[in-house]
Amino acid sequence: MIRIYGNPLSPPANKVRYVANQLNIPHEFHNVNLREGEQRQPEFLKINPLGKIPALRDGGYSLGESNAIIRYLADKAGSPIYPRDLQQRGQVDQWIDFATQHIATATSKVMFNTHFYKFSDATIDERSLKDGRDWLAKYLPMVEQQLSTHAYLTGDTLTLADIVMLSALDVCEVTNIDLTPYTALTKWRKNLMQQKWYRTCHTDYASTFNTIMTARA
Ligand SMILES: N[C@@H](CCC(=O)N[C@@H](CS)C(=O)NCC(=O)O)C(=O)O
Repeated sequence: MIRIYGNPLSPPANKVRYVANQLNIPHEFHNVNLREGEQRQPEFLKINPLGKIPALRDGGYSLGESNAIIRYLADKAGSPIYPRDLQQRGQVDQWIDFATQHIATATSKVMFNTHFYKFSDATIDERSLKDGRDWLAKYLPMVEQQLSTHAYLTGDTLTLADIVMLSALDVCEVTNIDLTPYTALTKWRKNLMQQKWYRTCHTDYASTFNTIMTARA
């Protein structure tokens, strides 16, 4: 059976779980203990020599990098959420890259400098925090514009691009990133967060985050 290595607090790892659920791919989840440095242990480095989650094991095959993993899973399942048509696939890849480079990079800067810095000996990097918030102010209107005229990022149907964008935005509640000005985006997000493939992973990221942080306190 396919095994997904992740952690409930990791947006890229949750992205892989959403996709596996959406594709109805049977899989087992291995929770990698990042605080204990499990990702740097020889056993895990055999799965992903880059020492990062998520990672995937499919029989004797291993793969890292969330976007590579979700493309692998969608193609393996032959799913239309990653279209075969060259031009449709190009659109999906365009939005996967935009969501990753501009939105996920920004939300992870904000998340790191709001919460995750406490898990290491790092201190708050105010410049990085500001960059993250500035990038979101610049790029979220572009997402809003697209979702004002399309039900999903690339048209009328769900694709991998929507799930990549959704996972990038999961941390908004715990970082006070205000999405309410973006009404089309908020409606799109609310709908996706009610889907079974999302709910099988968790109710929402904020609940998972708060449960884990309370247990640690
Ligand atoms: N570009 C990678 C990012 C992976 C990543 O940064 N994972 C973090 C958790 S969100 C991690 O494994 N951190 C542990 C470490 O760096 O030691 C992907 O999309 O898979």
